[in-house]
Amino acid sequence: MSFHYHNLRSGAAAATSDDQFAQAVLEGLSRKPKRLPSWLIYDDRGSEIFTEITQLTGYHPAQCEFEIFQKYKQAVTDLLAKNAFRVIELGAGDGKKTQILLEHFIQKQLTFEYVPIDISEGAIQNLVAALESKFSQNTLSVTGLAADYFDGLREIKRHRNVRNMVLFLGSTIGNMELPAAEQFVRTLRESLNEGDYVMIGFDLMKHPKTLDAAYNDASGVFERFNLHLLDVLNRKLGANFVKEHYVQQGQYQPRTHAVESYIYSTREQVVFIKALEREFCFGAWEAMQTEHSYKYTQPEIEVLAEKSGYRVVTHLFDAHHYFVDSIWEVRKLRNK
Ligand code: AVI
Repeated sequence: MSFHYHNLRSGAAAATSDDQFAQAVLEGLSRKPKRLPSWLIYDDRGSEIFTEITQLTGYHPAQCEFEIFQKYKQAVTDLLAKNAFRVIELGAGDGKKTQILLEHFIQKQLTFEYVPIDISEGAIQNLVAALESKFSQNTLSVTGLAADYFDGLREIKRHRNVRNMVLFLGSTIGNMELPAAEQFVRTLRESLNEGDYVMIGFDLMKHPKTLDAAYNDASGVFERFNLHLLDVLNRKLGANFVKEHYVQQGQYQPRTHAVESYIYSTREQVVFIKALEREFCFGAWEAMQTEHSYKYTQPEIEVLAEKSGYRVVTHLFDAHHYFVDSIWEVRKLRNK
């Protein structure tokens, strides 16, 4: 039993990620129409607000995934139990869903390692501390990494002795455009060994009214989450956004097969961003896109797996077929 935590985002890595952040903001605010990528929202506070979202009863992606984990924890155990294994989670957040699996593995007296990776240092620190207080008497080792996903995976690749199962849950893959999602699963494949597994959570296409309701909660948490982006820009780049002068709305967009979230400027205004030494003008009711949440069909998921070097092992659905956790096995590369 051991519980460790490492920060791979300090020093030069932190400087590079600050540069990437500033560059992404400059590009996004210079586009017409303006559009910022959603990963900018996830500082420690952004991750906390997202955790609140996952607790909303109307946000089906999180609720469905809890249901799936409860229903299929034995099936996942059967898949892994034969050999020593390691569970790596990309974007672990508060790790609540995964704990359903971890507890079950422990109950079955399996010995394994859990490696949660998250970009938010606060989230990883809290998670490792929570796991230590809950499971310190058990057969579990935890190595938390505050890192970008692929930096974390590079670190892990050095230890090749066990079968890996990589979890990429919560439909985070839906926040990537399709070509980026394809690139992501290919790069992930290169970080793994033949026979390793990945489990990816996909939110499935469904009635657009269900989607619009899921992304526009009455309590305003989604709005708070999206507008938090402006706080992040003020803090990290010395911008002077006045949050009260913006509102947010999410809606399903049939052209892109995604729920898109927009921040609207309620008036004409100019924002100065010190770190970029630039002013940016917003017209009255100008919309800036802040999120893209692609909704998959099952055939699209299967094509994505097959063309990226995986074999689909199984699809785990919730009762409504709103969501799927799809388990894939890394295939041998043909030219090896
Ligand atoms: C993190 N990601 C999968 C969420 C989603 O559903 O696209 C982010 C989110 N934004 C608003 N609600 C949830």
